[in-house]
Amino acid sequence: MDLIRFDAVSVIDRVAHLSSSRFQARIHARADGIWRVLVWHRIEDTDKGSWTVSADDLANLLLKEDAAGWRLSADGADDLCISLAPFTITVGEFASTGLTAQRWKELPRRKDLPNNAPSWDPVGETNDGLPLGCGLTMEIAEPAGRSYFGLGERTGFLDKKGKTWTNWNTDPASRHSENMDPLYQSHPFVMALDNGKSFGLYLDETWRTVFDLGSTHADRSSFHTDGPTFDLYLIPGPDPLDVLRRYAALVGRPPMPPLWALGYHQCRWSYPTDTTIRAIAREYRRRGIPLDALWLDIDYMDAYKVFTFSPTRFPDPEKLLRELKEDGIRTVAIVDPGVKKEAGYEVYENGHVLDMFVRNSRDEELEGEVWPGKTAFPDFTKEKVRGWWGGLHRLYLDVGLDGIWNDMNEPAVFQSPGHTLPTNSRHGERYHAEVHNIYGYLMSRSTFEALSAFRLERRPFVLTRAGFAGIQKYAWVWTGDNASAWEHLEMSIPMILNLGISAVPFSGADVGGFGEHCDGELLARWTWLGAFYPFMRNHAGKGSRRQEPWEFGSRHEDVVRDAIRFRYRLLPFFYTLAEEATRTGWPLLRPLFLHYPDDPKTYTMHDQFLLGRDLLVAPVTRPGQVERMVYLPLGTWFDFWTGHRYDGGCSIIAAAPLERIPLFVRGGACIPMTASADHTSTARWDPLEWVVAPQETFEGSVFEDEGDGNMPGSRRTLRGRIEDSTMTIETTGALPVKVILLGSKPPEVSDAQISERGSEIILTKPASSWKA
Ligand code: MIG
Repeated sequence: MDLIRFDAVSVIDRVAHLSSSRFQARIHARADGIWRVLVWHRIEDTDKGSWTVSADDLANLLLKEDAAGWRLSADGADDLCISLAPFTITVGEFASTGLTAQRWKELPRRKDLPNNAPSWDPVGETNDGLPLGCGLTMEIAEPAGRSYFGLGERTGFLDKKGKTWTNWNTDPASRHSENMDPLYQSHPFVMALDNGKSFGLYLDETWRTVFDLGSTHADRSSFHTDGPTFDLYLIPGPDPLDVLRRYAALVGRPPMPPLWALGYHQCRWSYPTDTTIRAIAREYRRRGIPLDALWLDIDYMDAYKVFTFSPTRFPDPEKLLRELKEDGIRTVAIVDPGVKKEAGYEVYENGHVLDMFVRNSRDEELEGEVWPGKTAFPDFTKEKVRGWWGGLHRLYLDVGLDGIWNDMNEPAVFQSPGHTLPTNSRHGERYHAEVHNIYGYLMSRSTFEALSAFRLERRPFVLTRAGFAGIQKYAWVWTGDNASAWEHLEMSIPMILNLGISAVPFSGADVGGFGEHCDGELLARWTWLGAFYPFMRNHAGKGSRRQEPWEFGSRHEDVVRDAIRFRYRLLPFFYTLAEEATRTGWPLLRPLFLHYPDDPKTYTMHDQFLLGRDLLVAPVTRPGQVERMVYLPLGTWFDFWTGHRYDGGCSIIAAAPLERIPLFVRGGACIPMTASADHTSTARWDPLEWVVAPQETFEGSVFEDEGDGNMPGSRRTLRGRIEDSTMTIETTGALPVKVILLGSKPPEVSDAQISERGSEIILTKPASSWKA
């Protein structure tokens, strides 16, 4: 154990250089106000690089020495204070108390190594070769009131303080339970929040990293990497929305998804034949349940060989997909990374000859075992491999597939220690230990880039299980193998919320649960909750009972149909939020604290959430409940269903019959909605209907375009005010539009329809005023 000390600091060319005989550090401020602190063992080799971060201009630095030590100032950033020995840094609320190097030893430089030798020699290995107890650890002081959010996809509730979290992509091999850590994704990012003030911290290391958040010691936290460098970004707030916007700009924002991806999806492991797929499609249309996509799980393939279709079970995929499309149903197929090692199988033979696969510690092609039996694993760290793999997707596009589902890309490997590749397997000159966490990310990158290149006129759609910080640039995320249990319904909420806080706006959990057996009540409640997931897909695993909407009798079928139809009615609002996410990185589903950071009561609230800023959703998470407590933050709120108006800042008891989910609209909001349909078409909303929560002023907007492709979109707005008992409403864009004024006294207008919720008026002019 070595507490790192530096002898000297100087600024050269907008970068502070710190040095000692064994360690180096570089510190700079980006134009966006983010500080980067990079520390490493070696004397040379400063080009650590990054798999995730996008470049920004560097700010001018000013270095001063005062009584407290050294101080770096940069335009647009908080000052960063440094003490050299021991090395500590302080920025705003962030105060490190030391950085230690464990079992540090002098390492050969990469360029001096023989071909294929690893750049980092793990000292001390576990059975499977995982470096043990090496690396660098930074400790920080931990004030009692601070909460932590983020870390991507995690079990447990909302606030991540008080536990130790590991970043090491893991397929738990059976369904995950409430205390399982880590899971499929690694997001070495946290957002700290204390009394309304927030900052973010991103450790840009793909090695195994461990975040101890006030767990071992209540008054300090630590951030550890197994690797030889420590690459930290400090992201200023103070508003949580600012932290998130800056972090998303750092690791990347999502592209605009195709509209159909926001529709409802049905999947099962597996629909074994094209006949089953056709039957499911028919059933959806016959019963009037909206559906945008059917999914093909691993059994569509011939002997689990990727880029093939079973000649007996899916003899004519092109015809099948064409027929589905005529019914407005898209198709997504699963692609696992493992390539069956089989003579005569072209994908394997080409990959083998072209040296596309991961190698073992003896520098031979690595052999693992997954669904197809003996498999080789593409080495996605290489550009030529990403290009080759991407190219293989032409086949799928040619038969008419609409999206790709990447699974098992942690990667998961059967009968192997740690259920993955040995950490001393080789990716060129790197150990698997260094790139394990980025494997799924790079696989999805390869897929995304292929879909973008081959189908210029369409937006790519990729769903992935494994991922790393920044995965949102390439793929949507689902939370893997949950179970048909109320606990899993409940846990999906903080999971998706923390993914959102980690700049992954598009995610969802398997609606109805993957493992075990669903029942009608659970499916009904889960479909209503799923109607608010950014990604809404019913999926169930092998051996579990069927869980399509009609499996549990007509009462539950009706509730499920209503929930899915409600989702379709809300698509204008979802789509508008999706477009916002491409510019801000803000998630669709938001924890309350994101908009109410000054209200500490919201910091642990995981069983109710916001959709955007304007809708508050309070799902039922237990069987038999027909009412529940709902916390309404400060402000005015309207019950979406009854129009009842509430003053917030308190909890209420809301009615929660099985037929609908408790839902509230923020005073001042205008929610764009449309009619339900069997499937999506364009995002030119016709009919358009505004649900308005009136107060002195109210305003909303809706984003419109073709729903796919690259043509620029446009925006319609609705704006209104109430002054001296006169209500004025103005709108842009096509007329007429319908406006539903929740809970308000009806304006004196002849065609106003009065219902229990409020009054409905049809706007036929761009601006109208009435006596309210
Ligand atoms: O070993 O493809 O999480 O959604 O249905 C199981 C079969 C592999 C795991 C995924 C699940 C999928 C299943 N897969």
